[in-house]
Amino acid sequence: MIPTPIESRTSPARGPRAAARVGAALGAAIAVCFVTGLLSHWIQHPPTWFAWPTHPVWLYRVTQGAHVISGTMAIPLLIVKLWTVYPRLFTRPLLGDPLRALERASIAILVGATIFQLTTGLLNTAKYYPWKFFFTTTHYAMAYVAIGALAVHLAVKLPIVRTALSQPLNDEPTPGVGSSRRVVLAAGLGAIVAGLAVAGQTVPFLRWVAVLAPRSGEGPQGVPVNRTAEEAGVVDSARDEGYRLVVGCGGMRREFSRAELAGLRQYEVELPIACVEGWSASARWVGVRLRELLGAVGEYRGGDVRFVSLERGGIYGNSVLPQRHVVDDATLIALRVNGEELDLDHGYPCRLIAPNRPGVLQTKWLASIEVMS
Ligand SMILES: Nc1nc2c(c(=O)[nH]1)N[C@H]1C(S)=C(S)[C@@H](COP(=O)(O)O)O[C@H]1N2
Ligand SMILES: [Mo]
Repeated sequence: MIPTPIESRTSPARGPRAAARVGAALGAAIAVCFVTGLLSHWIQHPPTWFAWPTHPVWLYRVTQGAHVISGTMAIPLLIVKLWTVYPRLFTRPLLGDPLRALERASIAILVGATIFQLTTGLLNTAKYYPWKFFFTTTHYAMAYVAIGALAVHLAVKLPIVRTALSQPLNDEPTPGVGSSRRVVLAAGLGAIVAGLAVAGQTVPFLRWVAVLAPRSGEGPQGVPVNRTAEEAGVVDSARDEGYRLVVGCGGMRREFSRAELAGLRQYEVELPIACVEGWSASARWVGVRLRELLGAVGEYRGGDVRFVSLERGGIYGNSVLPQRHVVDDATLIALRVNGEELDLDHGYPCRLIAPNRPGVLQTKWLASIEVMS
């Protein structure tokens, strides 16, 4: 039997017209994902030149929601895109002259890095970590690999892409494959369905279709819980009668019982918890204004503030709040949420809630607050 040449298996559906359109959508999704991911990284590990504002308070909710939604939408787009081009991935010679070898190497890196980013990201939103490496650093480093390979790929393919985009889609159904218009429609539909499946965890009116959103509104007091008091091992220390919040400011140090905190002037703010995993929920928080609490201890002369949780060990037990957020009126040490005493799982006896911050930095079960010198 004579083997069929690979080209004969490529149909109009697998041609550059569909591939270029699906690729353009995939590129756009990856670009949104990359930029919003960088922002999230810089907020959590701020370089000296980076300043993230306190307002609008919902900005991180939007950027991180967009990160997870665009990443999820990219998955069906990538699958269809690979389907449109895969016979070409195996054309001979596999490597060929140096230029061709370079181009193919960049495609291998691009495909590998993109699959890696989308799978680790998706599993992370599901809070499933079947790997040994630390998610954030690897996901961050790999983003540069993917975006670099994408830039090379685009530069190489630009002439083909431009021609392909200027040509109409093929309506002729090819036996066994279909028309290129259908391919593009299927990719678009897949992306929309995938996007809708997660969007509900951050867009309230889409909640009912959010089949892929693991935490979209359930949880005590109408707010999802990332890690419970039991998982954090703080049930006893949080309920302890002798609980005191230690606050250090201006060279002074003072301890507050929960009753003393409740005796200070209380403020109410409406602020979202916006988890890096993409879910978010707005709530009404009541508590002490951080600036006033610091003022009750000593003179605040500026500087970032460190928050330490009763939770020992683990990487979520402390956070640093930049000065810009320290002096913001909306930054509270919350004692209540949505009209009730803070649930143990939401950080009782008290927790930090600051505007426009990733959820991971809204430290729960506070043990101490200290102005860093
Ligand atoms: N001490 C402590 N604080 C924490 C966490 C934690 O694991 N330990 N999780 C953080 C994360 S990742 C999020 S999204 C928010 C969630 O707050 P909630 O559980 O009250 O909704 O709490 C943050 N504060
Ligand atoms: Mo989170």
